[in-house]
Amino acid sequence: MSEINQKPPIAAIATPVGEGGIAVIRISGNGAIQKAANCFKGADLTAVKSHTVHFGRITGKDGRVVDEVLATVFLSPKSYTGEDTVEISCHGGVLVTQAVLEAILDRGVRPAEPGEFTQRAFLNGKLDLDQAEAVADLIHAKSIKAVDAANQQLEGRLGEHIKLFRQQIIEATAMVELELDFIEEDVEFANKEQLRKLLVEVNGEISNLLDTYETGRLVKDGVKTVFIGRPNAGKSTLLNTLIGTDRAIVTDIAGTTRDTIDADWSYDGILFKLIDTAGLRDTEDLIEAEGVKRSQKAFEQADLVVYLKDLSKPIDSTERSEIAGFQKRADTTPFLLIGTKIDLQKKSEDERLHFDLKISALEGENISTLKKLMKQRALENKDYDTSSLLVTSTRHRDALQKARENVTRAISALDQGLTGDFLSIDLRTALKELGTITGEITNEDILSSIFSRFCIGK
Ligand SMILES: Nc1nc2c(ncn2[C@@H]2O[C@H](COP(=O)(O)OP(=O)(O)OP(=O)(O)O)[C@@H](O)[C@H]2O)c(=O)[nH]1
Ligand SMILES: [Mg+2]
Repeated sequence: MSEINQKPPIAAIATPVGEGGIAVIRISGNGAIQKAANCFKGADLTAVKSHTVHFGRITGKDGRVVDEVLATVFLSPKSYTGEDTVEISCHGGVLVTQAVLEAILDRGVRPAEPGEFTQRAFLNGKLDLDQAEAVADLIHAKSIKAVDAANQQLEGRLGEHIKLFRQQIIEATAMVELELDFIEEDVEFANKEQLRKLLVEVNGEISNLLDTYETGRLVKDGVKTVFIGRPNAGKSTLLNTLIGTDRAIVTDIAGTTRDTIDADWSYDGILFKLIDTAGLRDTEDLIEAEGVKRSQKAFEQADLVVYLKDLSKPIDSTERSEIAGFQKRADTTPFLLIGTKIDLQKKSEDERLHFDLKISALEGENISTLKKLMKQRALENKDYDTSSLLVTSTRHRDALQKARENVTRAISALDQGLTGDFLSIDLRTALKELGTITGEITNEDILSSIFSRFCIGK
Protein backbone atom coordinates (compact mmCIF):
# COMPACT_ATOMS: atom_id res chain seq x y z
CA MET A 1 0.00 0.00 0.00
CA SER A 2 1.22 3.49 -0.75
CA GLU A 3 2.15 5.74 2.10
CA ILE A 4 -0.72 7.61 3.73
CA ASN A 5 -0.66 11.31 3.11
CA GLN A 6 -2.93 12.98 5.65
CA LYS A 7 -4.41 16.14 4.20
CA PRO A 8 -6.08 18.97 6.16
CA PRO A 9 -9.33 17.80 7.73
CA ILE A 10 -12.66 17.86 5.89
CA ALA A 11 -16.17 17.16 7.14
CA ALA A 12 -19.59 16.47 5.66
CA ILE A 13 -22.94 14.95 6.41
CA ALA A 14 -22.66 11.43 5.00
CA THR A 15 -26.35 10.54 5.15
CA PRO A 16 -29.13 11.96 2.91
CA VAL A 17 -30.79 15.23 3.85
CA GLY A 18 -34.13 14.66 5.54
CA GLU A 19 -35.58 13.37 8.77
CA GLY A 20 -34.42 9.96 9.92
CA GLY A 21 -33.52 7.94 13.00
CA ILE A 22 -29.89 8.98 12.85
CA ALA A 23 -27.55 10.94 10.61
CA VAL A 24 -23.80 10.47 10.28
CA ILE A 25 -21.20 13.21 9.99
CA ARG A 26 -17.78 12.22 8.81
CA ILE A 27 -14.51 14.04 9.58
CA SER A 28 -11.27 12.92 7.97
CA GLY A 29 -7.71 14.20 7.72
CA ASN A 30 -4.73 15.41 9.63
CA GLY A 31 -5.90 16.43 13.11
CA ALA A 32 -9.48 15.20 12.54
CA ILE A 33 -9.58 13.50 15.92
CA GLN A 34 -8.33 16.59 17.77
CA LYS A 35 -10.90 18.75 15.96
CA ALA A 36 -13.70 16.34 16.88
CA ALA A 37 -12.44 16.18 20.47
CA ASN A 38 -12.61 19.99 20.67
CA CYS A 39 -16.38 19.92 20.34
CA PHE A 40 -17.05 16.59 22.06
CA LYS A 41 -17.92 16.30 25.77
CA GLY A 42 -17.25 12.76 26.92
CA ALA A 43 -14.20 10.51 26.63
CA ASP A 44 -11.00 12.13 25.39
CA LEU A 45 -11.20 11.07 21.74
CA THR A 46 -7.50 11.75 21.22
CA ALA A 47 -6.67 9.03 23.76
CA VAL A 48 -9.04 6.24 22.70
CA LYS A 49 -8.26 3.12 20.66
CA SER A 50 -9.05 2.80 16.98
CA HIS A 51 -12.44 1.36 16.00
CA THR A 52 -14.14 2.25 19.29
CA VAL A 53 -17.47 4.01 19.85
CA HIS A 54 -18.04 6.69 22.50
CA PHE A 55 -21.12 8.38 23.87
CA GLY A 56 -20.96 12.14 24.42
CA ARG A 57 -22.31 15.57 23.60
CA ILE A 58 -21.43 17.94 20.79
CA THR A 59 -21.09 21.53 21.89
CA GLY A 60 -21.07 24.69 19.82
CA LYS A 61 -18.30 27.27 20.12
CA ASP A 62 -20.40 29.09 22.75
CA GLY A 63 -20.45 25.92 24.88
CA ARG A 64 -24.14 25.21 24.17
CA VAL A 65 -25.00 21.50 23.81
CA VAL A 66 -26.13 20.76 20.26
CA ASP A 67 -26.88 17.04 20.44
CA GLU A 68 -26.16 13.74 22.16
CA VAL A 69 -24.10 11.59 19.85
CA LEU A 70 -21.98 8.49 19.35
CA ALA A 71 -18.49 9.10 18.02
CA THR A 72 -16.58 6.28 16.27
CA VAL A 73 -12.85 6.76 15.95
CA PHE A 74 -10.74 5.22 13.17
CA LEU A 75 -7.00 5.74 13.36
CA SER A 76 -4.92 6.02 10.20
CA PRO A 77 -4.30 3.89 8.18
CA LYS A 78 -7.27 1.68 9.10
CA SER A 79 -10.10 3.87 7.83
CA TYR A 80 -12.03 4.35 4.59
CA THR A 81 -9.83 7.27 3.53
CA GLY A 82 -6.69 5.92 5.15
CA GLU A 83 -6.58 9.11 7.26
CA ASP A 84 -7.58 9.66 10.90
CA THR A 85 -11.36 9.67 10.82
CA VAL A 86 -14.23 10.27 13.22
CA GLU A 87 -17.81 9.39 12.39
CA ILE A 88 -20.42 11.10 14.50
CA SER A 89 -23.88 9.55 14.68
CA CYS A 90 -26.35 12.18 15.79
CA HIS A 91 -30.14 12.49 15.83
CA GLY A 92 -31.42 12.57 12.27
CA GLY A 93 -33.20 15.91 12.04
CA VAL A 94 -32.29 18.34 9.28
CA LEU A 95 -31.45 21.23 11.60
CA VAL A 96 -29.74 19.26 14.36
CA THR A 97 -27.51 17.49 11.81
CA GLN A 98 -26.59 20.81 10.25
CA ALA A 99 -25.85 22.24 13.72
CA VAL A 100 -23.50 19.35 14.55
CA LEU A 101 -21.69 19.84 11.23
CA GLU A 102 -21.38 23.56 11.91
CA ALA A 103 -19.98 22.92 15.40
CA ILE A 104 -17.22 20.92 13.71
CA LEU A 105 -16.64 23.40 10.86
CA ASP A 106 -16.37 26.18 13.48
CA ARG A 107 -13.30 24.39 14.87
CA GLY A 108 -11.42 24.99 11.63
CA VAL A 109 -12.49 22.07 9.46
CA ARG A 110 -13.32 22.60 5.78
CA PRO A 111 -16.56 21.27 4.20
CA ALA A 112 -15.83 18.30 1.89
CA GLU A 113 -16.34 18.40 -1.87
CA PRO A 114 -18.47 15.69 -3.54
CA GLY A 115 -16.59 12.38 -3.49
CA GLU A 116 -13.65 13.88 -1.63
CA PHE A 117 -13.49 11.11 0.99
CA THR A 118 -13.36 8.47 -1.76
CA GLN A 119 -10.83 10.53 -3.71
CA ARG A 120 -8.59 10.54 -0.64
CA ALA A 121 -9.10 6.78 -0.29
CA PHE A 122 -7.91 6.41 -3.91
CA LEU A 123 -4.94 8.75 -3.46
CA ASN A 124 -3.91 6.83 -0.35
CA GLY A 125 -4.00 3.52 -2.21
CA LYS A 126 -7.04 2.21 -0.33
CA LEU A 127 -8.94 1.69 -3.58
CA ASP A 128 -8.05 1.48 -7.25
CA LEU A 129 -9.78 3.99 -9.48
CA ASP A 130 -12.16 1.37 -10.88
CA GLN A 131 -13.10 0.42 -7.31
CA ALA A 132 -13.77 4.06 -6.46
CA GLU A 133 -16.05 4.22 -9.52
CA ALA A 134 -17.77 1.06 -8.29
CA VAL A 135 -18.64 2.87 -5.05
CA ALA A 136 -20.55 5.48 -7.09
CA ASP A 137 -22.17 2.75 -9.20
CA LEU A 138 -23.29 0.95 -6.07
CA ILE A 139 -24.87 4.11 -4.68
CA HIS A 140 -26.62 4.85 -7.99
CA ALA A 141 -27.62 1.23 -8.72
CA LYS A 142 -31.28 0.89 -9.67
CA SER A 143 -31.53 -2.89 -9.84
CA ILE A 144 -30.18 -5.87 -7.95
CA LYS A 145 -28.10 -6.99 -10.94
CA ALA A 146 -26.53 -3.53 -11.08
CA VAL A 147 -25.67 -3.92 -7.38
CA ASP A 148 -24.05 -7.30 -8.17
CA ALA A 149 -22.03 -5.81 -11.03
CA ALA A 150 -20.83 -2.89 -8.88
CA ASN A 151 -19.87 -5.28 -6.07
CA GLN A 152 -17.79 -7.43 -8.41
CA GLN A 153 -15.88 -4.31 -9.41
CA LEU A 154 -15.64 -3.06 -5.83
CA GLU A 155 -14.11 -6.39 -4.81
CA GLY A 156 -11.36 -5.64 -7.32
CA ARG A 157 -12.19 -8.26 -9.95
CA LEU A 158 -11.83 -5.84 -12.86
CA GLY A 159 -8.55 -4.59 -11.40
CA GLU A 160 -7.24 -8.17 -11.18
CA HIS A 161 -7.92 -8.72 -14.88
CA ILE A 162 -6.27 -5.44 -15.82
CA LYS A 163 -3.21 -6.21 -13.72
CA LEU A 164 -2.89 -9.59 -15.41
CA PHE A 165 -3.09 -8.01 -18.88
CA ARG A 166 -0.48 -5.49 -17.86
CA GLN A 167 1.84 -8.21 -16.58
CA GLN A 168 1.54 -10.11 -19.87
CA ILE A 169 2.23 -6.97 -21.90
CA ILE A 170 5.15 -6.01 -19.67
CA GLU A 171 6.56 -9.47 -20.28
CA ALA A 172 6.16 -8.97 -24.04
CA THR A 173 7.75 -5.51 -23.83
CA ALA A 174 10.70 -6.98 -21.97
CA MET A 175 11.16 -9.55 -24.74
CA VAL A 176 11.05 -6.83 -27.40
CA GLU A 177 13.40 -4.52 -25.56
CA LEU A 178 15.87 -7.30 -24.92
CA GLU A 179 16.03 -7.77 -28.69
CA LEU A 180 16.50 -4.04 -29.14
CA ASP A 181 19.70 -4.19 -27.11
CA PHE A 182 21.18 -6.46 -29.76
CA ILE A 183 19.87 -4.52 -32.73
CA GLU A 184 23.35 -3.50 -33.86
CA GLU A 185 24.22 -7.13 -34.33
CA ASP A 186 21.17 -7.56 -36.56
CA VAL A 187 19.74 -10.36 -34.45
CA GLU A 188 16.33 -11.65 -35.54
CA PHE A 189 13.69 -12.06 -32.85
CA ALA A 190 14.89 -15.35 -31.44
CA ASN A 191 11.62 -15.90 -29.65
CA LYS A 192 9.31 -14.34 -32.21
CA GLU A 193 6.83 -17.23 -32.00
CA GLN A 194 6.69 -17.06 -28.25
CA LEU A 195 6.19 -13.30 -28.33
CA ARG A 196 3.45 -13.60 -30.95
CA LYS A 197 1.68 -16.27 -28.91
CA LEU A 198 1.75 -14.07 -25.81
CA LEU A 199 0.35 -11.06 -27.66
CA VAL A 200 -2.42 -13.07 -29.36
CA GLU A 201 -3.36 -14.53 -26.00
CA VAL A 202 -3.64 -11.17 -24.24
CA ASN A 203 -5.57 -9.76 -27.20
CA GLY A 204 -8.08 -12.61 -26.90
CA GLU A 205 -8.47 -12.03 -23.18
CA ILE A 206 -9.05 -8.29 -23.64
CA SER A 207 -11.65 -9.12 -26.31
CA ASN A 208 -13.45 -11.51 -23.98
CA LEU A 209 -13.70 -8.83 -21.34
CA LEU A 210 -14.86 -6.25 -23.90
CA ASP A 211 -17.60 -8.64 -25.02
CA THR A 212 -19.26 -8.26 -21.63
CA TYR A 213 -19.79 -4.53 -22.13
CA GLU A 214 -23.11 -4.79 -24.01
CA THR A 215 -24.62 -6.75 -21.12
CA GLY A 216 -22.84 -4.57 -18.57
CA ARG A 217 -24.34 -1.44 -20.08
CA LEU A 218 -27.86 -2.91 -20.00
CA VAL A 219 -27.43 -4.06 -16.41
CA LYS A 220 -26.11 -0.70 -15.23
CA ASP A 221 -28.16 1.76 -17.29
CA GLY A 222 -31.28 -0.35 -17.88
CA VAL A 223 -32.85 -1.84 -21.00
CA LYS A 224 -34.37 0.98 -23.05
CA THR A 225 -37.69 -0.58 -24.03
CA VAL A 226 -39.86 1.29 -26.50
CA PHE A 227 -43.58 0.60 -26.98
CA ILE A 228 -44.67 1.55 -30.47
CA GLY A 229 -47.78 0.97 -32.55
CA ARG A 230 -50.89 2.62 -33.95
CA PRO A 231 -52.95 5.04 -31.83
CA ASN A 232 -55.21 3.19 -29.38
CA ALA A 233 -53.19 -0.03 -29.56
CA GLY A 234 -52.89 -0.07 -25.77
CA LYS A 235 -49.31 1.15 -25.32
CA SER A 236 -50.02 3.45 -22.39
CA THR A 237 -52.25 0.83 -20.76
CA LEU A 238 -49.40 -1.69 -20.92
CA LEU A 239 -46.91 0.79 -19.43
CA ASN A 240 -49.30 1.47 -16.54
CA THR A 241 -49.94 -2.25 -16.03
CA LEU A 242 -46.24 -3.08 -15.82
CA ILE A 243 -45.31 -0.31 -13.40
CA GLY A 244 -48.50 -0.66 -11.40
CA THR A 245 -49.52 3.01 -11.43
CA ASP A 246 -51.43 5.31 -13.76
CA ARG A 247 -48.31 7.05 -15.06
CA ALA A 248 -49.61 7.63 -18.61
CA ILE A 249 -53.02 8.99 -19.56
CA VAL A 250 -55.27 6.34 -21.12
CA THR A 251 -58.45 7.15 -23.07
CA ASP A 252 -60.29 5.59 -25.97
CA ILE A 253 -59.43 8.64 -28.08
CA ALA A 254 -56.80 7.77 -30.69
CA GLY A 255 -53.82 10.08 -30.28
CA THR A 256 -53.97 10.46 -26.49
CA THR A 257 -50.23 10.22 -25.89
CA ARG A 258 -48.47 13.19 -27.47
CA ASP A 259 -44.99 13.01 -26.03
CA THR A 260 -42.75 10.10 -25.03
CA ILE A 261 -43.22 9.06 -21.40
CA ASP A 262 -40.48 7.26 -19.47
CA ALA A 263 -40.82 5.05 -16.43
CA ASP A 264 -38.31 2.87 -14.62
CA TRP A 265 -39.46 -0.70 -14.07
CA SER A 266 -37.50 -3.45 -12.35
CA TYR A 267 -38.16 -7.05 -13.17
CA ASP A 268 -36.25 -10.04 -11.84
CA GLY A 269 -33.22 -7.92 -10.96
CA ILE A 270 -33.11 -6.10 -14.29
CA LEU A 271 -33.94 -2.44 -14.77
CA PHE A 272 -36.09 -1.62 -17.80
CA LYS A 273 -36.46 1.98 -18.91
CA LEU A 274 -39.94 1.81 -20.39
CA ILE A 275 -40.78 4.40 -23.02
CA ASP A 276 -44.38 4.92 -24.07
CA THR A 277 -44.74 6.79 -27.36
CA ALA A 278 -47.32 8.65 -29.41
CA GLY A 279 -49.30 6.31 -31.68
CA LEU A 280 -47.99 6.23 -35.23
CA ARG A 281 -50.18 7.80 -37.91
CA ASP A 282 -50.13 10.56 -40.51
CA THR A 283 -51.62 13.60 -38.91
CA GLU A 284 -52.26 17.26 -39.66
CA ASP A 285 -52.06 18.08 -35.96
CA LEU A 286 -48.69 19.79 -35.36
CA ILE A 287 -48.29 18.60 -31.79
CA GLU A 288 -49.21 15.02 -32.61
CA ALA A 289 -46.86 15.06 -35.63
CA GLU A 290 -43.99 16.15 -33.37
CA GLY A 291 -44.95 13.30 -31.02
CA VAL A 292 -44.78 10.80 -33.89
CA LYS A 293 -41.30 12.10 -34.76
CA ARG A 294 -40.26 11.49 -31.16
CA SER A 295 -41.67 7.95 -31.34
CA GLN A 296 -39.40 7.28 -34.32
CA LYS A 297 -36.42 8.71 -32.48
CA ALA A 298 -37.13 6.58 -29.41
CA PHE A 299 -37.36 3.54 -31.69
CA GLU A 300 -33.90 4.25 -33.06
CA GLN A 301 -32.36 4.39 -29.58
CA ALA A 302 -34.10 1.28 -28.24
CA ASP A 303 -32.44 -1.79 -26.74
CA LEU A 304 -35.75 -3.64 -27.05
CA VAL A 305 -38.66 -2.77 -29.34
CA VAL A 306 -42.20 -3.86 -28.48
CA TYR A 307 -44.68 -3.30 -31.33
CA LEU A 308 -48.28 -3.47 -30.15
CA LYS A 309 -51.09 -4.41 -32.52
CA ASP A 310 -54.73 -4.07 -31.44
CA LEU A 311 -56.33 -7.48 -32.14
CA SER A 312 -59.86 -6.09 -32.03
CA LYS A 313 -59.19 -4.36 -35.34
CA PRO A 314 -58.39 -6.06 -38.64
CA ILE A 315 -54.95 -5.44 -39.99
CA ASP A 316 -54.59 -3.55 -43.24
CA SER A 317 -51.75 -3.80 -45.73
CA THR A 318 -50.29 -0.45 -44.64
CA GLU A 319 -49.86 -1.63 -41.07
CA ARG A 320 -48.51 -4.98 -42.23
CA SER A 321 -45.77 -3.27 -44.22
CA GLU A 322 -45.22 -0.81 -41.38
CA ILE A 323 -44.53 -3.74 -39.02
CA ALA A 324 -42.23 -5.39 -41.56
CA GLY A 325 -40.41 -2.07 -42.00
CA PHE A 326 -39.85 -1.70 -38.25
CA GLN A 327 -38.68 -5.30 -37.98
CA LYS A 328 -36.17 -4.69 -40.73
CA ARG A 329 -34.96 -1.39 -39.34
CA ALA A 330 -34.63 -2.86 -35.85
CA ASP A 331 -31.96 -5.09 -37.39
CA THR A 332 -30.18 -6.78 -34.50
CA THR A 333 -32.16 -4.92 -31.81
CA PRO A 334 -34.55 -7.43 -30.22
CA PHE A 335 -38.11 -6.95 -31.51
CA LEU A 336 -41.36 -8.28 -30.05
CA LEU A 337 -44.65 -8.27 -31.93
CA ILE A 338 -47.41 -8.33 -29.34
CA GLY A 339 -51.14 -8.62 -30.01
CA THR A 340 -53.19 -6.56 -27.54
CA LYS A 341 -56.80 -6.66 -26.33
CA ILE A 342 -57.02 -10.43 -26.80
CA ASP A 343 -60.25 -10.18 -24.79
CA LEU A 344 -61.80 -8.35 -27.73
CA GLN A 345 -60.19 -10.40 -30.49
CA LYS A 346 -62.48 -11.25 -33.40
CA LYS A 347 -62.46 -14.84 -34.62
CA SER A 348 -61.59 -13.82 -38.18
CA GLU A 349 -58.05 -12.79 -37.36
CA ASP A 350 -55.41 -12.53 -40.05
CA GLU A 351 -53.00 -15.37 -39.33
CA ARG A 352 -50.35 -14.12 -41.70
CA LEU A 353 -48.78 -12.12 -38.89
CA HIS A 354 -46.67 -14.07 -36.46
CA PHE A 355 -47.22 -12.72 -32.96
CA ASP A 356 -44.67 -13.43 -30.25
CA LEU A 357 -47.48 -13.23 -27.70
CA LYS A 358 -51.10 -12.07 -27.36
CA ILE A 359 -52.09 -10.23 -24.22
CA SER A 360 -54.85 -8.34 -22.51
CA ALA A 361 -53.46 -5.59 -20.33
CA LEU A 362 -56.96 -4.84 -19.10
CA GLU A 363 -57.59 -8.39 -17.88
CA GLY A 364 -54.00 -9.19 -16.98
CA GLU A 365 -53.86 -12.06 -19.42
CA ASN A 366 -50.35 -13.26 -20.38
CA ILE A 367 -48.73 -10.29 -18.65
CA SER A 368 -46.38 -12.47 -16.59
CA THR A 369 -45.37 -14.35 -19.76
CA LEU A 370 -44.71 -11.01 -21.43
CA LYS A 371 -42.43 -9.95 -18.57
CA LYS A 372 -40.38 -13.14 -18.90
CA LEU A 373 -40.26 -12.76 -22.67
CA MET A 374 -39.06 -9.15 -22.39
CA LYS A 375 -36.19 -10.16 -20.12
CA GLN A 376 -35.28 -13.16 -22.24
CA ARG A 377 -35.25 -11.16 -25.50
CA ALA A 378 -33.43 -8.17 -24.04
CA LEU A 379 -30.53 -10.32 -22.89
CA GLU A 380 -30.65 -12.83 -25.72
CA ASN A 381 -27.30 -13.50 -27.39
CA LYS A 382 -25.67 -11.49 -24.65
CA ASP A 383 -23.00 -13.12 -22.61
CA TYR A 384 -25.13 -12.91 -19.49
CA ASP A 385 -23.99 -14.54 -16.34
CA THR A 386 -24.40 -12.73 -13.06
CA SER A 387 -21.40 -14.42 -11.50
CA SER A 388 -19.05 -13.24 -14.23
CA LEU A 389 -17.39 -9.87 -14.31
CA LEU A 390 -19.07 -7.24 -16.48
CA VAL A 391 -17.51 -4.12 -17.96
CA THR A 392 -20.15 -1.47 -17.27
CA SER A 393 -18.44 1.84 -17.90
CA THR A 394 -17.72 3.52 -21.24
CA ARG A 395 -14.47 4.83 -19.79
CA HIS A 396 -13.26 1.29 -19.16
CA ARG A 397 -14.54 0.07 -22.53
CA ASP A 398 -12.73 2.87 -24.39
CA ALA A 399 -9.45 2.18 -22.62
CA LEU A 400 -9.74 -1.58 -23.26
CA GLN A 401 -10.46 -0.93 -26.94
CA LYS A 402 -7.44 1.35 -27.30
CA ALA A 403 -5.25 -1.19 -25.50
CA ARG A 404 -6.46 -3.93 -27.85
CA GLU A 405 -5.86 -1.76 -30.94
CA ASN A 406 -2.28 -1.22 -29.87
CA VAL A 407 -1.65 -4.88 -29.15
CA THR A 408 -3.13 -5.74 -32.57
CA ARG A 409 -0.84 -3.17 -34.17
CA ALA A 410 2.14 -4.72 -32.40
CA ILE A 411 1.17 -8.16 -33.73
CA SER A 412 1.00 -6.89 -37.31
CA ALA A 413 4.29 -5.02 -36.87
CA LEU A 414 5.79 -8.30 -35.76
CA ASP A 415 4.30 -10.11 -38.76
CA GLN A 416 5.64 -7.46 -41.13
CA GLY A 417 9.07 -7.89 -39.64
CA LEU A 418 9.27 -4.28 -38.41
CA THR A 419 11.96 -3.45 -35.89
CA GLY A 420 11.37 -3.78 -32.20
CA ASP A 421 11.12 -0.04 -31.53
CA PHE A 422 7.78 0.04 -33.37
CA LEU A 423 6.43 -2.79 -31.26
CA SER A 424 7.77 -1.21 -28.14
CA ILE A 425 5.84 2.02 -28.73
CA ASP A 426 2.57 0.15 -29.33
CA LEU A 427 2.98 -2.02 -26.28
CA ARG A 428 3.82 0.93 -24.08
CA THR A 429 0.70 2.75 -25.29
CA ALA A 430 -1.38 -0.36 -24.51
CA LEU A 431 0.08 -0.43 -21.00
CA LYS A 432 -0.73 3.22 -20.50
CA GLU A 433 -4.34 2.72 -21.59
CA LEU A 434 -4.81 -0.20 -19.20
CA GLY A 435 -3.22 1.85 -16.44
CA THR A 436 -5.88 4.54 -16.77
CA ILE A 437 -8.56 2.02 -15.74
CA THR A 438 -7.10 1.19 -12.37
CA GLY A 439 -5.64 4.65 -11.88
CA GLU A 440 -1.93 3.80 -12.07
CA ILE A 441 -1.91 6.43 -14.76
CA THR A 442 -4.25 9.32 -14.31
CA ASN A 443 -4.74 13.02 -14.70
CA GLU A 444 -6.77 15.79 -13.09
CA ASP A 445 -9.49 15.68 -15.78
CA ILE A 446 -10.19 11.98 -15.29
CA LEU A 447 -10.25 12.36 -11.52
CA SER A 448 -12.54 15.36 -11.45
CA SER A 449 -14.99 13.81 -13.91
CA ILE A 450 -15.12 10.62 -11.84
CA PHE A 451 -15.43 12.15 -8.40
CA SER A 452 -17.94 14.81 -9.41
CA ARG A 453 -20.45 11.94 -9.83
CA PHE A 454 -20.37 11.32 -6.10
CA CYS A 455 -22.54 12.87 -3.46
CA ILE A 456 -21.08 15.06 -0.75
CA GLY A 457 -20.06 12.96 2.22
CA LYS A 458 -18.93 9.95 0.19
N1 LIG B 1 -60.64 -4.43 -23.87
C1 LIG B 1 -59.42 -3.96 -23.77
N2 LIG B 1 -59.20 -2.66 -23.90
C2 LIG B 1 -57.93 -2.19 -23.78
C3 LIG B 1 -56.85 -3.05 -23.51
N3 LIG B 1 -55.72 -2.29 -23.49
C4 LIG B 1 -56.11 -1.01 -23.70
N4 LIG B 1 -57.44 -0.93 -23.88
C5 LIG B 1 -58.23 0.25 -24.14
O1 LIG B 1 -57.85 0.81 -25.39
C6 LIG B 1 -57.94 2.23 -25.34
C7 LIG B 1 -56.64 2.86 -25.76
O2 LIG B 1 -55.63 2.52 -24.83
P1 LIG B 1 -54.28 3.34 -24.66
O3 LIG B 1 -53.44 2.60 -23.71
O4 LIG B 1 -54.57 4.76 -24.37
O5 LIG B 1 -53.70 3.23 -26.14
P2 LIG B 1 -52.37 3.90 -26.74
O6 LIG B 1 -51.74 2.89 -27.61
O7 LIG B 1 -51.55 4.46 -25.64
O8 LIG B 1 -53.00 5.04 -27.62
P3 LIG B 1 -52.34 6.45 -28.09
O9 LIG B 1 -51.79 7.11 -26.87
O10 LIG B 1 -53.46 7.16 -28.67
O11 LIG B 1 -51.32 6.13 -29.10
C8 LIG B 1 -58.36 2.59 -23.92
O12 LIG B 1 -59.72 2.80 -23.88
C9 LIG B 1 -57.97 1.35 -23.13
O13 LIG B 1 -58.77 1.16 -21.99
C10 LIG B 1 -57.11 -4.45 -23.38
O14 LIG B 1 -56.24 -5.25 -23.14
N5 LIG B 1 -58.40 -4.83 -23.52
MG1 LIG C 1 -50.94 6.31 -25.23
